[in-house]
Amino acid sequence: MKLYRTGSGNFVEDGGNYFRVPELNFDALVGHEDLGAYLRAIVEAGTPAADFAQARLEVPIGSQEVWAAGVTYFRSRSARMAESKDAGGGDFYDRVYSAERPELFFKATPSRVAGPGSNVRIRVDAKWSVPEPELTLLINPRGQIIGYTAGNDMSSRDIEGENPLYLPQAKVYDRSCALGPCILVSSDPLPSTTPIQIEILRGGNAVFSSATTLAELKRKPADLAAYLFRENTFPFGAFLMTGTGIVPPDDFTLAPGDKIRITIDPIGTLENDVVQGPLGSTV
Ligand code: DO4
Ligand code: MG
Repeated sequence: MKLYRTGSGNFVEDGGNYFRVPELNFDALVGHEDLGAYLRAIVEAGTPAADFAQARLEVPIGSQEVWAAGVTYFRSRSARMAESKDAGGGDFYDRVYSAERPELFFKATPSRVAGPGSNVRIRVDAKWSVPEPELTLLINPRGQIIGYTAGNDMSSRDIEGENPLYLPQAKVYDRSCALGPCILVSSDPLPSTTPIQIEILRGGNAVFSSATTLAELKRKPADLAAYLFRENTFPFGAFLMTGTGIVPPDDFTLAPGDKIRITIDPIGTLENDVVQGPLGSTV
């Protein structure tokens, strides 16, 4: 089942049919004692809603903070070691890749998150910007994984590479994060064969495309969620991005007008356009 948040309410999809969810408050859904059973009952009792096709998709978030894990794929470890080598990068990315404790960092508040079909931003003071396609966990206030969505952890690689202590500026700014298009509601781990794909279009042509699978993810999503909830409470639950296994070549940087498509098969495709400049810019 997939949960969609739209401008005209919440919908659950099952077997190609869409049903209205009476609960309008996304935080209440995330906090529900058994979200899967609640949505299943709606599907089994309901008549499909004809008006989903007209609804405008919104980012599937309420009051949740968004956090992210880093260096959870070998590709990310290697790219980060290379980008920081002139700044004394040394071996700490390798150490975090191998360590028991994962790298977890704060990524975004809800107002900084772009939804499906809206714009993500690149910083005006960055020269090297990339998207990071990441499986993203939805975790309820009790620390249980209750769903999955596709995420984009937009990153300014030159700022991060200049000094690792600049990481928050490379990662956290307006519309530096995208989530969607829906929540795949499930507490079961996704298969290791799950593909994560990205395509970047410029002027309608693909300028970068790549794919990985969850088999390359070094850590278990449940372990990442458990670390996040250690000594930390999340009254509304939280999103946790699980890291990128795809890094474009070093001569690639995003440009305003690019279109980013991130597809995670059981979830769907998250599509966003890239803009630069003041919040609300269209190019
Ligand atoms: O260590 C810096 C960030 C890493 C990251 O965002 C990733 O590996 O996805
Ligand atoms: Mg990342």
